[in-house]
Amino acid sequence: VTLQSDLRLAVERGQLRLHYQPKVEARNGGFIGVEALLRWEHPERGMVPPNLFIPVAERFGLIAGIGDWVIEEACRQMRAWADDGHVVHVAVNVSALQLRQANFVAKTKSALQRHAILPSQLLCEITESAAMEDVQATQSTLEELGKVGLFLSIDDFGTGYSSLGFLRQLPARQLKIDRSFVQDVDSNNDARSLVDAVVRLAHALGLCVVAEGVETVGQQRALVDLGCDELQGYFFSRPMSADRLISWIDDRG
Ligand code: G
Ligand code: G
Ligand code: NA
Ligand code: MN
Repeated sequence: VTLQSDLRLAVERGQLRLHYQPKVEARNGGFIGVEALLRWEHPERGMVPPNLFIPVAERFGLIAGIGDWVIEEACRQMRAWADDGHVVHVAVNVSALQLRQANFVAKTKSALQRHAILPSQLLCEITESAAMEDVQATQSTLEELGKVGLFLSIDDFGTGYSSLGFLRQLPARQLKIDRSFVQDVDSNNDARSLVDAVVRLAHALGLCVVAEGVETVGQQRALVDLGCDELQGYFFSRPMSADRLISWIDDRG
């Protein structure tokens, strides 16, 4: 049995899960929200990492269905948390192929409305390279997103080749510095200079800067010094289940 044929059934068999990784305020460590990360718990294969199955889903036309599930599940979970007294902002990863669907914004809006969630509570993360590649195809979708009040986060920034003009056009609110730069930020001058430049650029464009993949206190300190707004990484927490997230928030007071 191929991964592809198993993946077709994963949604209907309820094998997909979302895990959530916190983002915190750089200056004081305050909880801001989470990134939803897809997990596939296969009965025989075990936990299949998204790096492995997302490309398969994209190649075989399964990403729209999976992406719909992710947005639906994120909205359902936000509603469940809200009913429990926790308003949690969630960022979902959106594939360029998903954005290319003509009805992406309408479907997302509908999911938000059904669960009574404000558009501003959901953020769409799209990789820099995917956004660049598809800028023509997704232009109207991106404009529509902004009108509905949904914002974009440019993921893995520094690994693609965005022009300044392009960045300015996007209805983006946030830029995530790729973890390859974060890894060396306290040990390598070039990495540090690059993060410094990206933070200045982003702030000049009115974007909030998130550093992802923060693993050590040294990295944390360097990123705070450089003016990053938000931090995410194993140093704070690994991605975790919805229930564990609430204990994590409560434990921090
Ligand atoms: O934890 P991590 O292994 O979760 O994620 C690996 C990669 O998979 C990351 O690049 C991440 O952006 C991507 N990914 C995780 N969840 C999703 C999702 O729901 N949709 C898409 N398109 N990509 C995802
Ligand atoms: O491409 P994207 O930025 O969505 O990828 C998120 C990926 O990074 C996920 O696989 C997530 O599990 C992983 N991740 C989150 N925090 C850390 C970290 O501190 N270190 C490393 N190495 N990976 C991380
Ligand atoms: Na992401
Ligand atoms: Mn990223």
